[in-house]
Amino acid sequence: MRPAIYRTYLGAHFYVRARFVPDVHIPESHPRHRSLVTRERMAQLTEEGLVSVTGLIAHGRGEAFDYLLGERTVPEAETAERAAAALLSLARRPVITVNGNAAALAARELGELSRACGATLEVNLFHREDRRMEKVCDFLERETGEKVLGRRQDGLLEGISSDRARCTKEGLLAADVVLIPLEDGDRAEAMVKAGKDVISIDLNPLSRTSRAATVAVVDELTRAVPNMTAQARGLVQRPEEARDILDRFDNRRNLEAILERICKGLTGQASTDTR
Ligand code: PTJ
Repeated sequence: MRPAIYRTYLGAHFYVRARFVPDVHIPESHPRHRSLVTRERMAQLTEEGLVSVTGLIAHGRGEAFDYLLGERTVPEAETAERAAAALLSLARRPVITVNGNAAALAARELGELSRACGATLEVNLFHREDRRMEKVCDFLERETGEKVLGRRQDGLLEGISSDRARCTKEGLLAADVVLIPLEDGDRAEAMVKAGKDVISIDLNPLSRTSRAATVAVVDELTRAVPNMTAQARGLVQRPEEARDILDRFDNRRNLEAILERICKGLTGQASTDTR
């Protein structure tokens, strides 16, 4: 069994070389290097039980939307990231919920964000099993150096009949602002119904999660989180500015602008392709 190789590329952290996936050489010069290296890492962490098998499908869906957005942080995403940082910096009890995909992709970055805005990290899994819960909590604690909630789930989020309702009283249930990277629509809607301000990170601008969120960040997780951290570090010192940013932010309008950007991009691309 070969050990995981840990690398840093373009300021983000990656684990490469899946244990049971044949070795592949991904040249640095490959135009899709970053994406291919990330896939290797996701494959490895699926073998290790951290990422669920359907997590790989969710990852592929994210890649497709990212492709449509040009694999970059679009200006509307920057606006949402600033609004998200403002919301987190003003929060009394911010919580960041983390699932298998989010832990695999951006554990350290989420740890940095939690420190920047004083947020608690809580693991909430869609495919919940005690062993997997333990694994994701251990991984997140090792990578962030922070205490993580979730091993003992003593609370229930109202409006969800399945296991996904499980959470902690001290974390999610008591939170006023919740950051939900790569979350499904049911839980996002239930959190809004419970009176929480919800920040989503989801590359799909059409998802129920993005639509339900107070602030929907339509950007790739590993790009979005460091941007939000940098903004939050400044805004915690400037609450007036943070309130002003939130007053001017309109989630629906921002999502419409992103959809328009995708459509225009596709039309432009289509006309080039028919040359
Ligand atoms: O670890 P678990 O058991 O809690 O399961 C986690 C997944 C992600 C499998 C589960 O929450 C799930 O099924 O999520 P959905 O409903 O597929 O939603 C995931 C959303 O995240 C989709 O809209 C994707 O487009 C989006 N997404 C995937 N990868 C990224 C992403 N958004 C931002 N950055 C990404 N890297």
